Amino acid sequence: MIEIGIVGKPSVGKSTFFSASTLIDVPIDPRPFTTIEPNTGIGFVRVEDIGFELGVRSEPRNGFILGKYRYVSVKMIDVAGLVPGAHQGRGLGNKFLNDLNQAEGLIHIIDLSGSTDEEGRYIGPGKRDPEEDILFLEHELDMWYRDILIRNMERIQREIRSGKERWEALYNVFSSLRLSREDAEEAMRRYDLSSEELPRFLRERSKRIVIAGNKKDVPKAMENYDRLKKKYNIIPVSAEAELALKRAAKSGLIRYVYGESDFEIVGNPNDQQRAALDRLRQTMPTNIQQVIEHLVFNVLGYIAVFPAGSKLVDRQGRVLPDCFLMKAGSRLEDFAAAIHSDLAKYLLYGIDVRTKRKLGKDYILQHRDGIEIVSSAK
Ligand SMILES: Nc1nc2c(ncn2[C@@H]2O[C@H](COP(=O)(O)OP(=O)(O)O)[C@@H](O)[C@H]2O)c(=O)[nH]1
Ligand SMILES: [Mg+2]
Repeated sequence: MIEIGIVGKPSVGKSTFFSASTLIDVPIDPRPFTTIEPNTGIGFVRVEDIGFELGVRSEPRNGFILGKYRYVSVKMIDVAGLVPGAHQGRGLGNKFLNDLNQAEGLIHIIDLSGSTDEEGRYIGPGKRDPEEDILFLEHELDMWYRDILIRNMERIQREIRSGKERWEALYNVFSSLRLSREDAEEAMRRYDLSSEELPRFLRERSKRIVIAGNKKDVPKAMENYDRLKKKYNIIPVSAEAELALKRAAKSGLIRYVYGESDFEIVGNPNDQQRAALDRLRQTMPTNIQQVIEHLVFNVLGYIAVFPAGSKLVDRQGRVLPDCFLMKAGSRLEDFAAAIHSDLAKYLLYGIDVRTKRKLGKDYILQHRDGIEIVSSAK
């Protein structure tokens, strides 16, 4: 499963974002360092389900259907707040950074309202430039990579002396941080091992970042957004509003299709609840879904593909139970392998469930394909 790290300084709303995206309650507190052990949970990306157009009602094995969407699982990690000097161990920084090893992409939460200082202490809206949040965190991540490179330099040099390619020696150290072979090769084509620019390159390639400007419900936040959006790709979000909407939905007060711009009142809110719901509506869409989806689909380059057995059911009779996230550019063969290694081994061809067209092993998968795999495996 794709792993996504939620990072940022303390008190920007990481745990709120995590709860809102995973529906798990974790301690949310205005004090710094509320979170020490990383919380892990399942978040989701939306894909328009193909069951509707095929005239069937899908029965997801993982995730769920809401509105016209299938919500497909991704793993979310809520990492403790990072403070300046984290890479040197400040505020348990090293431990927290190591929690990110396996993350493929990061959602960097900043306090767009500028209400908190560098350590997460409340100072009031507009008192800090959120750009500083961005710069400091990226710097800490770069320094973390730099330290790992320096610590392993002897090992890398030794491997090169014993005949390994430079990229391979580098890859052996950074693959545990999810650096790909291709990126290790490119790094060594572009930089010397001693280059000051190498750590940043490695970090950018192995930890793609989307910036979520949280607390967009605070008036000052949108002012900051208008200024910063020219320079950074920021998505303004309100984690707190999303959490409130999901709780209202859970209690039966509203029907809310997660990620949409509106909800429907289905329960009997009292006057106070009604006023609160009206306020929430002003903050919609909360953009929590949008941030996760932007990272997974646009930045990390995944597409969603539905395996479909004959008559769209699996052996247990479940309708379209699965939806796989695959890297764009993957072929039918890769898809078969993602389902089961035997399927790839005995793969004959695929069938597009919409057109009934036969697809060869080299067929390049498209987003929202539904494909029946035909193999000679038993
Ligand atoms: N105004 C506003 N406050 C928020 C939002 N999200 C979180 N907060 C508040 O920010 C504070 C810190 O939240 P928390 O999730 O514990 O932050 P963390 O330290 O980054 O994990 C809490 O008081 C939250 O209620 C939001 O969208 N809007
Ligand atoms: Mg927290």
